[in-house]
Amino acid sequence: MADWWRGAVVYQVYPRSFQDSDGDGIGDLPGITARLDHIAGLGVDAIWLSPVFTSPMADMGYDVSDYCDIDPLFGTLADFDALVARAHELGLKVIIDQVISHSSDQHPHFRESRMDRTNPKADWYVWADPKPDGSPPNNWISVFGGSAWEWDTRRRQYYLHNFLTSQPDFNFHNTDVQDWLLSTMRFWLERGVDGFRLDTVNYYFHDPLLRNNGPEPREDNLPAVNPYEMQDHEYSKCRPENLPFLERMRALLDEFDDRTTVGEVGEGPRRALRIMEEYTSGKRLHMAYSFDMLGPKFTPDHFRSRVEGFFRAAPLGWPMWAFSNHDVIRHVTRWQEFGPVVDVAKLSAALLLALEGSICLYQGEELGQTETDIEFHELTDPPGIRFWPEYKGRDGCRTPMVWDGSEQGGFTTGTPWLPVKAPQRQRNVAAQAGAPDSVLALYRNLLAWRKGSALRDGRSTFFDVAEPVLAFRRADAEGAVLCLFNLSDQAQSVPVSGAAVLDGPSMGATLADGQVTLAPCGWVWTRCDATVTAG
Ligand code: TEU
Repeated sequence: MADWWRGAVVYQVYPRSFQDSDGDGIGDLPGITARLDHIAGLGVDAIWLSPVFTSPMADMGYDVSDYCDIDPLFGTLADFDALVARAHELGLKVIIDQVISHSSDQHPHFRESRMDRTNPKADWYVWADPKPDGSPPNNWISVFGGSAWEWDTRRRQYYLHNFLTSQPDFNFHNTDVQDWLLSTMRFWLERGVDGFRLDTVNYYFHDPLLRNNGPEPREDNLPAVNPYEMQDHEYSKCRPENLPFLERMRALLDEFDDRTTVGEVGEGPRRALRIMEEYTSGKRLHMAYSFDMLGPKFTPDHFRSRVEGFFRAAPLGWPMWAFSNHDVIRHVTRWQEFGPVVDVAKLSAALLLALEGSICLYQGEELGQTETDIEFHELTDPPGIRFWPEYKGRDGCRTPMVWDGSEQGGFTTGTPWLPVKAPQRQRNVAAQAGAPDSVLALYRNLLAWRKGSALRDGRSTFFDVAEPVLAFRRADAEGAVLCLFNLSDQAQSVPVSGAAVLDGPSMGATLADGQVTLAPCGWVWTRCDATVTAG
């Protein structure tokens, strides 16, 4: 199947929180396998599994201590094989998370590397001498706070960690490291996975001269930000040396049929388009996962500028768009000022699934799930614990999937690792499955409708309409779909020419006298050649 990933919809499973099968309060692989019918029933193309590898779980699995085995919390390699086999039976591709920018400090290679300066793995991580006054080699800072350098008392050197101190960065300048990491990816390709989500793909390389990062150029009137955002990370990430490595990785993928990669490009607007273009335009990555729509902005201009901007900058590249994931506040909560939760959930479903590119949904999004309110004593996420209350961490979007209205939502028979609370319990799969006007029913409808339409492959043309309406058309050889969205809590009307009827899914949209009227949060997809006429 050529390029199945282009225009595909991927469903992100956060394994700790999807389904527990053994009562320990933590989700696992047999649990996911048992629930694959739910995912297949939505009509998505693939799942992305957040990490399930052996890990001390300091960053919930994004700290790997064995790249070729499954953590016992989640199951075994046999459980993994069973999951992949069942997914394939159901027509779902399986994408796994590769966290190769850094390992856990418990990985045998790091334990060896830190022993002394001459061992065989001495140069596998990024080690540097202190400055004469004993301070770190440069000003680089960690995403999770403080210096990106940690002093190691045995080697009497600093090592680099872009995230937690227990997540030391690999030294990608060493080709032995590259070879070995690629061999771990080959292990999974041979096991039958369909692709990789590449964690922090823009952090793989660092400047070998260890030059200081400069200040982030900022617009004058922006409020004070945290130290990480005040620095431009020109020397600690997004290095040009990454491009030849990504070509090596692509060559590996191309040895197998129909495999894909999606690189997590954690960049702000200033650099994101350039990096996404570089990573996806040649024989490098297949897709770049964008951070553009994971923030507070919910304006027509924002969505238009991201999509148009991407295809202008990267006519040969390919983006993946998402509104929610396991690192950010769930979008219906983030955008709650724009309307009632259910309306915002439905509007954003229709908007996301109409965008040109591939799409990533995060578990629970199909229920219109909201962010869980987490109290300090319930926190597990290290940056949340460190920065509370200014930053409350990522536990609120990681609470268990809610399958039914029972106390633990059908997630576990034990005590869940993060709480299942009343507002989330109310948005459960069982309740929505039988309700024709539920958010879940809408996702199923939209995903089915999208498949047979130009929304999967069609190119976009945006119309110049006044905010707060977003209007565009997607067209391919088979036909065209007009998409209109009212991103506000006030009714709007849009002059449309050439539309006789509205013949697709919609909410609060009516056509009369050449005008489409959209209720607050209203939207419509309609298969026709109509165009929006007003400027
Ligand atoms: O995230 C990378 C990343 O940039 C995020 O850390 C983000 O900036 C942060 O979560 C604030 O929202 C990836 C994973 O998705 C994340 O879960 C891991 O903690 C991180 O890498 C380190 O592996």
